[in-house]
Amino acid sequence: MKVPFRCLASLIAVFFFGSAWAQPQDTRTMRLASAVPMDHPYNIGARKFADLIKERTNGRIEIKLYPSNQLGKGEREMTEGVQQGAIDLLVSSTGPLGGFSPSINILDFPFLFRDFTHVDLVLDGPIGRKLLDDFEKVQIKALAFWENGFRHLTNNRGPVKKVEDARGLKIRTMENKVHLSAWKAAGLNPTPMAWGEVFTALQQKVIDGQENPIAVFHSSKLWDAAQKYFSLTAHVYSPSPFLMSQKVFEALPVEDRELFLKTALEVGKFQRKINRDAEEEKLLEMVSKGVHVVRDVDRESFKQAMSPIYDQFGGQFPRAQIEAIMNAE
Ligand code: EAX
Repeated sequence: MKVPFRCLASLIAVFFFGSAWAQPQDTRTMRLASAVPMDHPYNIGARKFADLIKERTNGRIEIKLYPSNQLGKGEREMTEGVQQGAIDLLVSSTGPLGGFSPSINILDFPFLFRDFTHVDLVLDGPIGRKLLDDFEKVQIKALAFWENGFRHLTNNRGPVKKVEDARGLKIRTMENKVHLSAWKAAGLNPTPMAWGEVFTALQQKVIDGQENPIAVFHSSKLWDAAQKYFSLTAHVYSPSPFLMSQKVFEALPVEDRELFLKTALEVGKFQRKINRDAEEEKLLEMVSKGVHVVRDVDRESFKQAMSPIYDQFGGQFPRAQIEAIMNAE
């Protein structure tokens, strides 16, 4: 029986280059950055995303993780890296992002969200999608909302139950004009700072306190930076857009773009759940490290004290836009 030449050739090739041929044609490696340590829910989500993308591209796309500001001093610098295409992927709080896509700052208003269910309703709906799509105007592809969490006030001076107890505290805030204004209105002395500088500034008592979700406090071990008082103020919800370089995204074949979008949304739900489910356990561990957790905070006192900023920013964020989020059911 005469074997046609072409199949003979391919049989010989499989025999010689079997493994090579089975190799994915063009593997590529992408870098995924964040400002927080590996055990923070950002990176548990990032790990899951990387594994799913590798699996779903049969190993064609490898994603390496760069936690703890390895690729930049803070989220603002790393977002610039995404914009320039130097960093492929970044999980960032909204902290400095208003400087890139101003509309995202609407999510930084205090006491905007009732609870996590309300958060998901808005972020996974048309309002959330529009805020993500606005980033395309600045060469950033915002794939999905991952989560930082509700932010809480911490300090080294004493237990804070009501806003009066916090007056005069010198605290670090993110590089975010809405947050700065909210804390000024509440009578504190806020100063903007990149996350990478905060631990030392707390240790050296340059600042008395800061505000962040439980997972950031826990993963950064702020009890070692003299942060002995943790008040559950939940004064603002902190979403974390999962960002991608638009250049890198658009250079992908269409099916890979769809895969990145779909997987980012899927992992977003997973990441939010692991963040929320772990909070109570982390609080208990913080207590075991000597942190005084104030649970019965008079949140209304903070709400009243911060409310003037709604009018202050009324020009950029009209009441109607704010209420569309607040009243979402
Ligand atoms: O995104 O800067 C901050 O306080 C952020 O919460 C932190 O970098 C995690």
